[in-house]
Formats: sequence, C-alpha cells, structure tokens
Amino acid sequence: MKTGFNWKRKLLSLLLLFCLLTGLAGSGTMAHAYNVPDNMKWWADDKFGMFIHFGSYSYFGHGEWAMQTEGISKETYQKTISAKFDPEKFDAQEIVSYAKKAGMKYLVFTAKHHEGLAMWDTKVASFTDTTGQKIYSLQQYTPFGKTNRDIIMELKNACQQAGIHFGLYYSIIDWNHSSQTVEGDFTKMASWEARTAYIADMKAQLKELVDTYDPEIMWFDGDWTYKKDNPTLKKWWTKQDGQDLYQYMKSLKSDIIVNERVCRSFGLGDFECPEQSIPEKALSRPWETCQTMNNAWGYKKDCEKSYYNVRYMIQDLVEVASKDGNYLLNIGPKGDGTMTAGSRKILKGIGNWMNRYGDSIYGTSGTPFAKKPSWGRYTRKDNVIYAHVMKWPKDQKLVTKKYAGKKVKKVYLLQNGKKLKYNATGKKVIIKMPEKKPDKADTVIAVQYQ
Ligand code: JFZ
Repeated sequence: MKTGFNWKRKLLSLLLLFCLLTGLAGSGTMAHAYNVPDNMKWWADDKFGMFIHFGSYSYFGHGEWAMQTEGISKETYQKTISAKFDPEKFDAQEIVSYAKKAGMKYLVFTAKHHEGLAMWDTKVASFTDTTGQKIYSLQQYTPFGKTNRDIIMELKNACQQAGIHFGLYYSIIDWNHSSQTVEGDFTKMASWEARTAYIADMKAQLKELVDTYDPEIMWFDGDWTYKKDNPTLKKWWTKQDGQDLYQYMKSLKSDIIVNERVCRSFGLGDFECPEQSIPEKALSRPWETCQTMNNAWGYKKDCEKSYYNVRYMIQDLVEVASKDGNYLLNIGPKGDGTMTAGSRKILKGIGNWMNRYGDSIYGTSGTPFAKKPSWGRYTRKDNVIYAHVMKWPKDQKLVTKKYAGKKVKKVYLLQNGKKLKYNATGKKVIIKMPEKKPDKADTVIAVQYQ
C-alpha cells in the first residue's frame, strides 16, 4: 500500500514539473519570452508605463538638451532659466489620473536630468550653483521653493493611491556640477579627485532618493562613454563603475529594478533599453522601449505641432507587446507644470483603446509565431492568442495561424465577447469577420484554445 501511494505522488509531482516547465500549469500565466526574476514579475506583466521629463528645461521650452545644444554657460543657464522655473500649476493627481486612464501601470519621473537641477530637496553639499552659495535644487534654487512643495512626493502619493508603481530617472552626467564641464555629448572631469568625489556624492543623492521616495525602478541615463575600463578624464565612466553602481542600488533596496544604462552595451542592469526603437524580435532578457509622442522628451515648443496620431501610438505599443517588451511613453509638461494638449489627447485616445483591449496587452507574452501576419500582430496569454487586426480583410476572411497541437475552443471579439464563426483546418484558423471594422487602430480578435 505504502509504495503504491509514493508512486502516485511521484508521478503527480513529475506531471506538475512537466506542466510548469512547459508553461501549461493550470491557470498560471504563460511564461515570458525570457526568464523573469521574481522582483520583475509585476513589471514584465504590466507592460505599459508613463515617462515624465520635467525640469527647468521645461521652462525654457527648447528641450532638455538646450544647455548643451545652445552652448549656454552654467551661470547663464542658472540665472536665466533655472532661477525662473516656477511650476506652480504642477498637478500630480491630474497627471496620474491621465496615466491611469491611459492604462499605464507604472511611472518614471526625472529626479535629475543632465542639466543637474535636483527636483527634490537634496542636502548633498557639492551640488551648488556657480557661486557655491546655494544648493541647485527645485526647493532651494527656484522661486517654486517658497511653496515648500515636494512634487516627487506628490507624484509618489498620487501613484500609491492609484495603484501605479513608482520609479525615478537619474542622470549620471551632470552639466552643472563643479566636477564637470560639457564636452561634446558627454562631460569632462576636472581631475581624478573630482571624479572620485562626484561619484561618492552621486551615490549620496541616490541614497536620499531611495530613503525618501522608495522607488521601485531606478532608470539611469547619461552613461555613454564607450569605455570598458581605463577611464580618462574625458571618458570617465566605465563598465566597472556601472557594475558598482548597480550593486550599490541593490544594497540600498534589494528588489529595486535598474535599467541597463548604468553603463550600456555590456549587458548590465535588469532590463535592456533598445535605442529609441523596437527590436526585430523579442530580446533574450526583459526590455523596454521608451518613446516620445512628438520627438521631444522635455517640453519643446517647436514640437507641439508634430504629435503622432493616436493610432500610431497604439500600434507602436502593440508592436512592442507582440515581442514581449515594455513600453514607456513620455510626456513633457510645460514649465508651469501643466500637461500639453497634445499629450492629453493621446493619453485619452490610448485609454479608450486599452479599456476595450487591455486584456490583449497586460500579462501577455509575445507572438508564438516566427512570422508577422500581413494584417497586424499577435500577442498571447495562457490559452488565448490575440489577433491584432490593423488592416481589415476586404473579403471578411481573416487568416490566422493555428497554435500547433491545440484545438480551438472559441473565437470572439475582445471588446464585447461576441462570438465569430471560424474554420480551423490544417495549420490555419480562418475567421469570419464583421463587415465593418470596429477600431481603426487595431481591432482585437481572441482565439481561445482548449
Ligand atoms: C537620453 C537623454 O539624453 C535624453 O535627454 C532623454 O532623457 C532620453 C530618454 O535618454 O537620450 C538618449 C539616450 C540613448 C539613446 C538615445 C537618446 N540611444 O541609445 O539611442
């Protein structure tokens, strides 16, 4: 009797193991295209986040690179731009409600961009203006300081209320800091001592950020030195520094998610940031494409008339999801803190679509098929394959690829559950489509397998 019982148990656990390995375990979610560590599960499932570029460059309105591209000196930049930055209309609740309605599940805010202005009340002494008298931060350097507001905390709190994960962006290069001067698209260090001291001070700022705001993501940038080792004063940031910074962040908060830009191109960090583009196929580890709505990150007046349309943005998000990536879509509020009309419109438009079709994005892994269909893209979750139809078939027949070795259970319009007739023969599932396409950007058909 006893041995019989053990046998059954062994068989059962073997079966369970098999199920787990093949990703078929009960109602569990389908595995991603790559291995996802435990601390990143929510991130890999959430898929869609909001990026916010906001700093004193938003007041100037020429984009966040203006200081470098227009050759503005530290002193002039401070006096004519940062000293006038007064985002009194910044409304965290409103921004987060737009993110929420758009279906975004996490948010990343620029705590310090290349311009060097800290958007929080930093106490690290070396981050001063050129007189050395004032700390170069939103609270201590700009007129907004008189309000005693902490907009990062306002955002964090609004996110918490809305159930949105919170992350921060931090630039490794700092055009303002006394250790560095702008040199091409990087900075030059004044001396080896300056380099050592700056890195220590940068870590002190990062500790302030983690201690104060407890971010779940730390999104680094300004790391491009192309140096593996042997730093010079011109290329002072190396792979070794990147590895060290990554370890440091984990020592502050063990489950924090860090991007590869601690020092890019060396496979560091927890996820990859393809260069402002979408890769051909799913990558071999978690990845995220960050994208602008109008070719500008920080507010740029000249780009206000050139927003992409809602359809383009939805199809871009779907393209990313079809390769099991994440999508971080940027807004660049104006200097007074208000959101631009163009970004509101796009967020609302995406929200309308996500309301109907969010199920085909969240918790999905990319397409199971090698080839892209001519009419759109695929995503999948558990036993469902989502057909994202972007080009409507003229003859009302949609030809989709059949999931090998499985039986179709039903086919339906995702927006309302309405069943569609289909014919599953050989390697194809041919679906009878409604005459009129319900959605211009992308109508999602769910093909459910047994
Ligand atoms: C960087 C920043 O310089 C820029 O201001 C913005 O914050 C953006 C999100 O990140 O810009 C980059 C960084 C990397 C690439 C392109 C622009 N890249 O890898 O192609």
